[in-house]
Amino acid sequence: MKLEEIKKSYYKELEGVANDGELNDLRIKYTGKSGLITDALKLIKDIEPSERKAYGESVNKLKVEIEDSLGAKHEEFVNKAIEAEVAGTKRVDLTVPLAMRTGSLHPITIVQKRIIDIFASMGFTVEDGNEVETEYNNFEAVNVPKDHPARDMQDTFWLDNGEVLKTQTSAGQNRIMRKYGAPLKAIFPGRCFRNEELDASHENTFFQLEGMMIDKNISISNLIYFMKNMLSQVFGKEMNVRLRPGFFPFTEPSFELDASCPFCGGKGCKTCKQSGWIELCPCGMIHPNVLRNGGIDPEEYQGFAFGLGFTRFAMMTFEIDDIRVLNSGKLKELTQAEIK
Ligand code: FA5
Repeated sequence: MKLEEIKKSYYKELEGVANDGELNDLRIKYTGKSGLITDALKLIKDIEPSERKAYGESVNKLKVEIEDSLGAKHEEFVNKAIEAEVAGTKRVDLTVPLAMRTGSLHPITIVQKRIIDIFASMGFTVEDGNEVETEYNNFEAVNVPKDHPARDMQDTFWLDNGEVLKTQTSAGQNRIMRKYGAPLKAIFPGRCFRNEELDASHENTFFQLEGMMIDKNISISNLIYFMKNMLSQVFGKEMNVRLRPGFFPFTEPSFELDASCPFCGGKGCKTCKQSGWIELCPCGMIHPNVLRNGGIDPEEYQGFAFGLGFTRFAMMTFEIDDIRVLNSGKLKELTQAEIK
């Protein structure tokens, strides 16, 4: 085929090419190893020597022209593909507000912050307790010697060095007395650990909030006053409390303090199991031995102590009926922002 004919047929075929695949076929047909241009170059040996140079130049010129036009066509296809992709893509409106969920405080943290604020406003110092405690602070200092049967109720996790994961916030009592001496008013919330059979109301890891007030002429009426005040502020209404006898080696006398049910006002409901009262926290007058262990003279000072079961208190205020939810990842229950 003459060069002029090759050129003509190339441009005719190029017009009909619809995509990159077809363009590649055209490239192979004309400039490929056995393409028409390559064949035309091979013919050079049959050309008159005087015309060979001009012929060679013409074939190469046409080869470059074809290669350039193939490249231009390829670019055209690429641009068209990009335009089609952009046209088919949904526009992103960067000004639309995103419906992102923000984090929220854990129910225990919410209740803890609220109670801390209330006690702080009544002049109580707020302290942190250790999670790992000495056996002495957890037991002996609060009048629970090694062979005391009360230890059985608070089996815990022992470390190799003989220390324990604290079973009760009462483990902080000795440190607080040693730190501040008498008189003192302090609360110390903290995580406690016990080797428990788990059920809806027992966890191996839970929170308590301990409170102590030591001064001259302190009686159980002071305890009742502060607890009534705290509860009335938490629930935003006047709350009643009552005391039942209890036993703890570190308080004498010891009590269980109940609060009038904040949900039914004492009439009886599901939360208070129809009794009108909710068992809230063990408490009592600090045992003279405990004061003495803390370096305080029991002849001169008296005090009360209480140990609010904080996790159960949070369950009650948020109406969570299984304690295991609180250590779980159940966001529905854990992201409630308001106390009911
Ligand atoms: C004590 O731990 C005493 N230290 C409380 C105290 C302090 C008494 C100061 C007197 C003076 P008790 O073992 O009853 O007491 O626990 C107190 C509260 O912690 C319980 O009423 C309960 O609400 C909570 N509690 C105890 N064990 C668990 C548990 N396994 N899971 C969740 N809450 C628990």
